[in-house]
Amino acid sequence: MTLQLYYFPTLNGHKVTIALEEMGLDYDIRLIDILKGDQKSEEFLAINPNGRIPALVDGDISIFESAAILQYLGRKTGKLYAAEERTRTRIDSWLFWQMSGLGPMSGQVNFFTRAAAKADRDPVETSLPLHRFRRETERLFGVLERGLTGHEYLCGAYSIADISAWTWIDKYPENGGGLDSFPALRSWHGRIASRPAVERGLKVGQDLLSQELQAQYK
Ligand SMILES: N[C@@H](CCC(=O)N[C@@H](CS)C(=O)NCC(=O)O)C(=O)O
Repeated sequence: MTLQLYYFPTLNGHKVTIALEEMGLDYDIRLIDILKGDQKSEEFLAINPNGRIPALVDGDISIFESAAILQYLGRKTGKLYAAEERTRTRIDSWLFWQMSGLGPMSGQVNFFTRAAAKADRDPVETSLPLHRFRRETERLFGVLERGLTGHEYLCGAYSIADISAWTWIDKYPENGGGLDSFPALRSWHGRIASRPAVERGLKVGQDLLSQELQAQYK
């Protein structure tokens, strides 16, 4: 049965399209337009009670949270997720690190940057959180730098751990101060960006968006 991916072309959606392309799996896209509020429909909440993309349905199994989807696909195919326990738990550690650290911190930089840009906001109200979340994102870039120094990928071979962190680095490098001070991170970013499956994964669903949104989500 073909996998059904509930999706909008954002970086959390791209984690899954990249993995699906890398693994050579067939899938259908169910576009959930998060700008129109499709993610809060009863039909979608039955699949993901958290009301966010991505979600994946495989027959009678439905999965939400991008890292849980990556782990599921890794188990299903035996690809990009080591079978051997020592490496698999290391991959899990980086996945949890991304989901609890890099994603939320960099996401808060986005929120407070937008809030700070609004003329009616008191700068004092946004400057402290912006400072805090930028510093923390920069620290997390440093953690990746340390993990990648002397290594091509985070856990030996290229894996779902790399995919999950990569989309955040690719889309918002400026949130951690840019990649210039992180040479190992910068070359890892380039190495993954040049993979054909990554290029394909980033393009999925673009044709379904208006030109204005295509520019925003490129
Ligand atoms: N931790 C979740 C985050 C999912 C998430 O934040 N999705 C965003 C798009 S990138 C979304 O659906 N936003 C719509 C909303 O917040 O209503 C995951 O990794 O799957």
